Amino acid sequence: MLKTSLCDLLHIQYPIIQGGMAWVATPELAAAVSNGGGLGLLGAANMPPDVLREAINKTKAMTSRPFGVNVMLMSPFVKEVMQVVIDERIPVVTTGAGNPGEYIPALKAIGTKVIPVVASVSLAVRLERIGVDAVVAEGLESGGHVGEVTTMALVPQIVDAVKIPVIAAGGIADARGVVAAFALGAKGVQIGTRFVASAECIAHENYKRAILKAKDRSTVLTGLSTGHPVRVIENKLARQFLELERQGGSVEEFGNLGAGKLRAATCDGDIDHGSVMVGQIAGLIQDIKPVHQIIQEIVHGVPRVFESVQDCFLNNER
Ligand code: TUI
Repeated sequence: MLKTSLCDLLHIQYPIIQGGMAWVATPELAAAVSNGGGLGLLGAANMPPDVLREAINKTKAMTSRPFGVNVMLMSPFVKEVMQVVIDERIPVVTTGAGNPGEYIPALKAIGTKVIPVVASVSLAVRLERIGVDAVVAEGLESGGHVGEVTTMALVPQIVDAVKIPVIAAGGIADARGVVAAFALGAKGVQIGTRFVASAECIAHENYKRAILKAKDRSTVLTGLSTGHPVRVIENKLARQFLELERQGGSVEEFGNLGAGKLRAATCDGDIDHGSVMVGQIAGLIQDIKPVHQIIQEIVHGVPRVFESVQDCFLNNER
């Protein structure tokens, strides 16, 4: 049985959390992950508050299990979105792309579990001090907006620096990744790209196919020079972005180039000119399958992977 302290904290069966991906983490995906025994998340991204409220109601109709909301702190609607989360009594909130400090007291006051996504030890330590319940340690293998440290290096350093549970993210798509995360001291995993390549995810078929087609070196990091690193599949848009960086483009030029491009990829299937945010583990993903199957393969795979790890020691003794 795959169970850790995180399961009791979040009232879930398995310590598997879905990434709160913009345009992709919709009611269909969140409900499927929660129904499968993990924690589904709605990605609030840049949603206006009324759109999020509607998505929450839709999700409530599709699952009776707990689900959460990921709040993207760079959203122009962040304050209103936090209010919706509070009004709707969402039990778990993850945050990304910033420091959620100012929102923590209000969320804690209603008993919502607050789990920021962090990319550094220093932010994890600061947030533990102000009372967050757990952190997601997200390595640069992840898709989308990322930090600068790999999952392998980040997770054990955060585990050593805090007492709250650490959830590993970035580069995890199967039971091997989950066992590796546990070996580093994590009490759970956050999985993004693998869940995009699922039957329930409503992302455009082209976007899903791009994941199946991807190899280990298919993604690039754009925005390193502007301080907003974003991992995407290398395509025409990514190359234009990197060229603009070489030329030292203005904030306005980057804004114009990026506007609406994630939606173009995820909803319209524009794989050449859209922003195709996927993690480096995309190269491992070969098929689209139901969320339930993805979760069960991990759950049943973990003991087998543990056995194969133990075999290394047994063989040495012989
Ligand atoms: O948030 C994410 N991933 C995202 S958000 C997103 S929407 C977007 N679209 C276009 C451009 C930019 C964003 C797409 N993918 N992951 C969680 C995450 N948070 N990763 C890294 C961080 C992070 C980084 C720096 C969290 C805090 C931080 O510093 C805050 C501080 O004050 O130290």
